[in-house]
Amino acid sequence: MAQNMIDSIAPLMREAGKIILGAHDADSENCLHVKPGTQNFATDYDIAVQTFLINGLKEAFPGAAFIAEEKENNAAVLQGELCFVIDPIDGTNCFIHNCRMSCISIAAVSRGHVVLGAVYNPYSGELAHATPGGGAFVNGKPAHVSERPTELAVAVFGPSPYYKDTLSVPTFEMARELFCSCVDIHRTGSAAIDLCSIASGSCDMFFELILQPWDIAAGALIIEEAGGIITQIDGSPITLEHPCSVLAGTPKTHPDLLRIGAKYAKYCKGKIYE
Ligand code: LIP
Repeated sequence: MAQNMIDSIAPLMREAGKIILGAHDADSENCLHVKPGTQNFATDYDIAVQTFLINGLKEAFPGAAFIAEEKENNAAVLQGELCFVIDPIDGTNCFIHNCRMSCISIAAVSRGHVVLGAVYNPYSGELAHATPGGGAFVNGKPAHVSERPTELAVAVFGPSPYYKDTLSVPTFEMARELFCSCVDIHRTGSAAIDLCSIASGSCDMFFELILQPWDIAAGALIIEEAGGIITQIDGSPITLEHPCSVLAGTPKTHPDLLRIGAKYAKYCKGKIYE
């Protein structure tokens, strides 16, 4: 069933991508909505994409439940028969600033397990997807993580911009350590795009000290099916029940990520992770 799901979901994502590409006033005040947290915004387009996707998925998969960034959520639905975890525009700040580095992320979850992950970048036209045991693909071509050792790796990270007060110091200390252990370090503004860059082998290590379930649900499966490894900063499995830290890499780089991240795990606790 999961493999056939992409046949219904991919066209929906591409159609929703047209809403993103057609946006012309994403940075205007009457389009922006301030959310809880530091400089955390949503736009009318985030809501329009989310509404379009939920309506389309309800029609294609009657009875499905939803967890999505721009709505109230109850993690209990993850244990049901079918739940879609949606980030309608991952990289909202990039979208507002027209950086052309945002994507749509959808994961299908059944009884607590991700059965399909799909990430669509409307700017590049790339659609990455994976099913458990089915492999990872970008626009239908198999995707595999790189074989580079850490000293030849390019890292990518997210500075958790909505948590500057609590996480900016450990984030940039860890980024500096990582930067000094590899070739270079990038920042795109979309965690889902970053996770897919690990799966496709263009980047080799990723970290962000806090991400939401909708940021990572699809990309995590895509990385694992591409031969990568994704955990929390202490090496434990990621969770979709609440926000968590994320380290993602390859069999060659993830051990170094864990080693560098060990001293920052103490910052990844507390109320913001509940
Ligand atoms: C964003 C992530 C990004 C992270 C931001 C935010 P949003 O998702 O993709 O990597 O640094 O804090 O979580 O809010 O644009 O959907």
